[in-house]
Amino acid sequence: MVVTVVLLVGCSNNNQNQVTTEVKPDAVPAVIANDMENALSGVPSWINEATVVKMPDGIKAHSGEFVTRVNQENVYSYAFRETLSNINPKLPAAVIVKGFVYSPEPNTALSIIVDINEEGNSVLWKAYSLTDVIADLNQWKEFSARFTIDQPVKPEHQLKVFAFGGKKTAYFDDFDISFEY
Ligand SMILES: [Ca+2]
Repeated sequence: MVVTVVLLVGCSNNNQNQVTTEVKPDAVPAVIANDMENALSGVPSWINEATVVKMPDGIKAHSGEFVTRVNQENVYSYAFRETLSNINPKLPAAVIVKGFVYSPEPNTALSIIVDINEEGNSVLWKAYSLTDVIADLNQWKEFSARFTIDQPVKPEHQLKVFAFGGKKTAYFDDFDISFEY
C-alpha cells in the first residue's frame, strides 16, 4: 500500500506547483492466502497445480471443494514460488506458514518446507515436521510453522513454500503465508 500525499503550494502568480510525496507505511504484513479453489485456473506465484484435487467421496475439504494432495506420485504439494524482492523490498527475518492438514495414516516424513535458493542452488532449506500435528488421523488439523531466516539472503533469491509427503497420501488446504521483517 502506498499513500500519496499531495501538497498544494501557492505561488505569487496564477500557477500552482504540485509536490507529491510518497509515504510508505512501515512493515505492513502481507499475508498470502490460498484456499486452492482457483488453483486450476492458475494463480500467479503458485505452481504444481497437478496436485490440486477434490477430496475423496465422503470427506469434506477444509474450505470449498479443492485441496492439494501429496501421494506416491507427487511427493511435493501445490507450492508458492516467488522472488523475494517481488514480495517485499525488505528481506524477511522469518516466514510463517499456516494451514490445515488431513492425513489418513501416520507419516514421519510429512512436513512443510521453506526453500530459498539462488538460481536453483539452495541457500536455506528448512522442514517443519507435521508428525505430531497428525497424531489424530482422518481429521483436519491446523498447523502453524515459523521459519527463521538465519542465512544471508538477497532480494533476487527465490522462495518456495510447499508440503512434502514422503510418498504417503495426505491433504492440505488453506495455506496462509506471512512474513516478519
Ligand atoms: Ca479449499
